[in-house]
Amino acid sequence: MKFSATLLATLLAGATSVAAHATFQQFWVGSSDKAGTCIRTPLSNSPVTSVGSGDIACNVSPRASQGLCDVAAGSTVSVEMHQQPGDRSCSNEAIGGNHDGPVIIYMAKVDDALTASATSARWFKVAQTGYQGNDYWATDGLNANCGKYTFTIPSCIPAGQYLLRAEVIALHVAGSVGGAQFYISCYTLNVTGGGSASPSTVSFPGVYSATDPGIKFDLYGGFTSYTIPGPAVFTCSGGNNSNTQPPQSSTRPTSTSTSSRSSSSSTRTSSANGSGQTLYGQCGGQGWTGPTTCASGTCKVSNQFYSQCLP
Ligand SMILES: *[C@@H]1O[C@H](CO)[C@@H](O)[C@H](O)[C@H]1NC(C)=O
Ligand SMILES: *[C@@H]1O[C@H](CO)[C@@H](O)[C@H](O)[C@H]1NC(C)=O
Ligand SMILES: *[C@@H]1O[C@H](CO)[C@@H](O)[C@H](O)[C@H]1NC(C)=O
Ligand SMILES: [Cu+2]
Repeated sequence: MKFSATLLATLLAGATSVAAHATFQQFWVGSSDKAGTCIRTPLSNSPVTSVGSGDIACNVSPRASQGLCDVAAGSTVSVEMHQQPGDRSCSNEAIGGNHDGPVIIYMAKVDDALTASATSARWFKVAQTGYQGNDYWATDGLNANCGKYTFTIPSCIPAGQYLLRAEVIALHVAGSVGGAQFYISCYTLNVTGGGSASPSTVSFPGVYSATDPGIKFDLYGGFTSYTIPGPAVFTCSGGNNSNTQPPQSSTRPTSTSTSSRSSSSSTRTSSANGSGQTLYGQCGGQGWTGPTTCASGTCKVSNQFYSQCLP
C-alpha cells in the first residue's frame, strides 16, 4: 500500500503523540494527598477529539468513582496529571512532547456525584490558565510542578456534591478542525461550608465549538495571544479572581524569547522576582534548584519531590 505524504505525516504525528498522552489522575485538598479516591478515572490516556460528543463532558465511559473528597468552600485544591496510569514520578513529564495548551477547571452542582450524568450536569468555570508568553503554556506549568495545577474552590458556592472537570486542551495539531486534543477527568467532591451563590452555567457538549479560536488554533503560526475557550471564570465578587492568574514557575523563561513565538501576554499579572518564588510556584523538593523562599505565601512540603508556595 502506498501512503501519500500527507497521510504519512499524519501517521507519524499520531505515533509521536501516543507516548505523550496523559490523564488527570490524582487530587489534593491543600497539602493532603487524596490520590485517586474521588475521580472517575478515564479508561485510557487517549484524548477526546470531538467537542460534540458526550465524551467531552467526563471522558469516554470512565470508571466509577470510589468516593467523595470533602473540600471546604474557599480552600485550595490541586488536580494532578501524568502520562501513564499510576506513574507519579516527578522526573517524567506530566504531559510530554509538544502537547502545549491551556488548563481549564469547571464544576457542576449535582445531587449525587457518584452517579450524576456528566452530560446533564450544568457547569461553571472556576479556574483557567492559558498562554503566558515566552513560549510558556499552562501545560509547561504542569510539567514544572509534578503534574499539579492548584486553584481555589469558590468560597460562595453552596455546600453539597459537585463534579469537578479538569481539562487540558493540547494544541499541537489543532491547526485544522478536529485536531485539538481534550484530556479530561472528572472528580467527585463534597463541598462544605460555602454560601448561596448561583453561578450561570453551560453544558458539555454544547459550550465548545470545533472552530472556537482557542480550539482551532495554529501553534506554529507566530501567534501573540491565545483565547481560552468557554465562559468567563466565575468569581464570588463578580470581578477578577486569583484563579485566572497563572501558577508561577521559576523555570518559566523571563527574558525575551528568540523563538518566532511572541512573548506578549495579556494574562500574566506577576512574575517571580529576587525575593522568592511567587504564589503557587515550586519552592523545593528533591532535585529542585530554583528558589526556596516565597515572595508570597509559605513554602509547604507536598511530598519528597515537591514543595509549593501556598497562601
Ligand atoms: C459532606 O460533608 C458534610 C459536612 O462535613 C457531611 O455532613 C456530609 O455527610 C458529607 N456528605 C457525604 C455524602 O459525604
Ligand atoms: C481585571 O483585571 C484587569 C487587569 O488588571 C483589568 O484591566 C480589568 O478591568 C479587571 N476586571 C474586573 C472586572 O475587575
Ligand atoms: C516581588 O516581591 C515582593 C515581595 O517581597 C512583592 O511585593 C512584589 O509584588 C513582587 N513583584 C512582582 C513583580 O512579583
Ligand atoms: Cu498525546
